[in-house]
Amino acid sequence: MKEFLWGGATASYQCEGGFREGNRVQSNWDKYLHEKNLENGDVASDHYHRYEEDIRMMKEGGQNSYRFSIAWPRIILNHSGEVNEIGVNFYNRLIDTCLSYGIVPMVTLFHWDLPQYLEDEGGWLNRETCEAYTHFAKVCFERFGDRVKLWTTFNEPRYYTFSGYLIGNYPPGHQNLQETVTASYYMMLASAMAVRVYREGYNDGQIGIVHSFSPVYGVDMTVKSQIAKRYAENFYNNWILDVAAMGQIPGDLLDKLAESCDLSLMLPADLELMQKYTVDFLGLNYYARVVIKPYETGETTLIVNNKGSQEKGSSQTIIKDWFEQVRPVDSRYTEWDTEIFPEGLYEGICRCWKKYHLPIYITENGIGLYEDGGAEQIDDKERIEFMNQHINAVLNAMEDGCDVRGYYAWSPFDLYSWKNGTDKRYGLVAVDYENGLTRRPKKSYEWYKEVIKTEGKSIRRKQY
Ligand code: BGP
Repeated sequence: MKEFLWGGATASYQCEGGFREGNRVQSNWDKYLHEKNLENGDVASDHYHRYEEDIRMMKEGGQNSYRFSIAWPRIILNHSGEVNEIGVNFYNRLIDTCLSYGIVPMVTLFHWDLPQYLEDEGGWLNRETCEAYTHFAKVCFERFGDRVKLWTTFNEPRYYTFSGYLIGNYPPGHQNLQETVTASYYMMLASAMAVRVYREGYNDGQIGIVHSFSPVYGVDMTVKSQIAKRYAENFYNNWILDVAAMGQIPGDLLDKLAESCDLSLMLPADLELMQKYTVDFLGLNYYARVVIKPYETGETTLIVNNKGSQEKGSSQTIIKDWFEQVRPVDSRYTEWDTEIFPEGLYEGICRCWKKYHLPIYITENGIGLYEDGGAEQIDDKERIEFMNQHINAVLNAMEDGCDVRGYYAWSPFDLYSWKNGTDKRYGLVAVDYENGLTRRPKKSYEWYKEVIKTEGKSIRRKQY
């Protein structure tokens, strides 16, 4: 068996900074956050300049893999698909640095930063973006595929499209079900198109997709709840995982969507392509489960807490005629309303393995906390406890026969959290934003090093 991958995950926009450097073109996030005058990733953790230090710290922390994304706006300059050699060289250096430290790169092609010139033409609502994406993917395979053997097409297409087109708190900031369906569909089509390019020309590695995985729990075992649970499974998980892994959009999801949406964009040739070009593995980002009950009353309501303790408890999800999300009162929550429920990771891995039988990587897992970035050493007991419980869940699932091949902490160092800013910290290494962006390992960094060294044996175990 191959070595288990232990690492951390980042996204280009959230950590690189250098937003005007190296011929990088404007991204959808630059425009959206600048126009709204919100905290942005112009500088972020300055990984663009400090990647060597960051990767060295990963190595010194015992990690053997790094999951990062390639910024499309650094690589493709315009509609004609012109390649930016300065951007290519940046990622060449980053990848070579990983390899020189014995760190396996896992590369995400799209982690939400779209060139604004494509957003201007409708972005993911425009079929032509699928072609542009395929070109971008091909350039990446060509230029980096000799050294990168683990690829993922998209990071969390569901979370991205729901936030951008249904909730409206991410660019382009719309609230429209039809657009949500269109964008999700084109992203899944583009994913299959990239898999095809990979299979046809560069097939000496593996290609997967990363999903924001929320295993669904029903409030009870009534038939009504089980029906609502099925709707919620389709809503949260199946329309990404079923398509990526099995090449099928669930029929009952299509039925339900057809009641209020125009599905004529779904062409037979697309569906054939999706059926044929499924992924080699699944990347699951796990933060929390969802508990649901049957829909009772009210309009569709989606409220996400991007303000942490200022708005604790404000999150709400009602999908009219589908289901409502419940917030179990006796559970634990972060300041941003994310439930802390490690058993959900165990349960989710088992369900996924049973249903899809594809290798699984936990591509993100972590907890956002308020911390003092200037402290000598942050004693992040809560993060250590959180990671202990979640790695325990992964080990339990592996012992029960699930094929899990890696675990990535979100994140190896502090970075910009979408819409939440830099106050919401996830890193194993603190970044002092007020003071020259100095890096200082937190206690969790040392703790994780020990976990990796002992191959998980230092984890305090609890069987479910
Ligand atoms: C995932 C994203 C990451 C990261 C993480 C934490 O959905 O893939 O990019 O941001 O969640 O979320 P947040 O920053 O909103 O707390």
